Amino acid sequence: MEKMWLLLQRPDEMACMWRVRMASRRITKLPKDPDLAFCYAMLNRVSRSFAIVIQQLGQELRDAVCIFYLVLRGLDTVEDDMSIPVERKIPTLLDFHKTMYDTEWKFPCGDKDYQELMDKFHHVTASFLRLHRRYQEVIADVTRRMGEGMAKFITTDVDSVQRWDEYCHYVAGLVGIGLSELFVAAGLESSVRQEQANSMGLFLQKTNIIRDYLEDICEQPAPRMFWPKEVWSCYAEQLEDFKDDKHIDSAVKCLNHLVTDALRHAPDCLEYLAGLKARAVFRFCAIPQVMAMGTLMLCYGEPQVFKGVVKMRRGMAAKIMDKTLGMADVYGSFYDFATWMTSKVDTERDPNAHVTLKRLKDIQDICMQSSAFQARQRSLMLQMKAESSATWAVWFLFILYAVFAFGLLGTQETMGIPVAFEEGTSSTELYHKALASLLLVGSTLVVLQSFIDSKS
Ligand code: IN0
Repeated sequence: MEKMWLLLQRPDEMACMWRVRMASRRITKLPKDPDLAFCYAMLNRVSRSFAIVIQQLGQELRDAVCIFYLVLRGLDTVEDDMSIPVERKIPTLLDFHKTMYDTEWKFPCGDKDYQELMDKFHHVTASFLRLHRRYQEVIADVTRRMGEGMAKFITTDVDSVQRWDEYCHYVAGLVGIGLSELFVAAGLESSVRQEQANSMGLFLQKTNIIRDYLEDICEQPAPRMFWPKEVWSCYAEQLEDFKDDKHIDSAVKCLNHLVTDALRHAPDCLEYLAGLKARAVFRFCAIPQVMAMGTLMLCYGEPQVFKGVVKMRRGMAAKIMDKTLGMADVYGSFYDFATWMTSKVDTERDPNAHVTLKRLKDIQDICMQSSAFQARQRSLMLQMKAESSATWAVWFLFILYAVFAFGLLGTQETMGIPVAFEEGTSSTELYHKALASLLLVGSTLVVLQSFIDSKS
């Protein structure tokens, strides 16, 4: 029933969902090599949308990125497991980049899928060792630097915004830098733009940290929080206070403050994406960024962040995956999300409203200045006009059909229809009346929906 309603309301999203489902079926075909098969099967389990996005890449680079992802997930599992004593955890994080070369190495920790990843990590190690040396070097180097950063933050709090940036650099910015190095190693890109690559990771990671407030604070056996104290202490005595309904106003103000901070990285991300040459690399990088901007838009001003999960509609996520093909689409989505977010800013009550509006305006300006965006807007406008004319024309045809089916305005006599039809007894007449009613109601709903859409 829910699907039927979606089909009526958003037929375009349904089509995208179907195409994404087909794409994800393709992924379930695993490679023959058992080690690599384990890696892809694990990737499918721990990260559904990343597993789809990675399909954009050619086979050699895809294998390297898949292994890179799992190695980092392994490191992350050690960092996240609060039952490991600090004196064991720190050396494990620091040595992870060396142990990756040892197929015998095992460090059981984590839970659910991550427990299995750690138990069977030798498959990841074996696949890593089969990669070309230039990929191995990039992965090992990023793992070393990230392990050092994580070890540092075991004993250092994420207190200031500067520290927040530093922590996010270690766990996500380095991923952006490492991926860029892999693209260069694969001969697909010519240079690594460190600053922008770092921002790509920060934008994604800050979005995750903001969205996952409740999940992280409820984490057992101990919460792990990454909201910077410099920001939350302006709105509460303790970070846990935001869970309480009576603090919801300050909680949302704090949330908006952090979303505004994350927006600081958006211009760099747009610059990074605009500079990519290879189409496959572009789609792989662009989809998560558009998703992140959409998630920030959904989280902004949303009390639900403190009560449950705020997640993008499946249809919307599928549309992003299916329709992010070039820079014009990225600009289009960033522009639309920035516009939606602007409409949510409460200039009366939000103390950061002016900064938020300024950052959103900067993003919109970057998008609008691009000729790709302008061309896209023009073609979208033409397409909308054509669609709207077609919808009205079809509606008009259905009205004519209803007039005929119900014998209004003497249409049946004019057309010489037999008397039986006129008297309302034949099954043909009933059939025409039922079909006309159905078509008229359906098309009226579509006309109304497109009218409402054009007004908003
Ligand atoms: C990622 C990033 C990622 C993908 C593509 C290009 C990137 C460029 C720079 C930095 C990171 C890039 O993407 C994944 C996306 C992901 O895992 N999504 C989850 C959904 C979610 O909401 O968490 C999913 O289930 O699919 C990402 O979040 N990270 C990541 C990790 C490793 C690699 Cl190789 C690429 C994690 C992080 C911390 C944001 C970098």
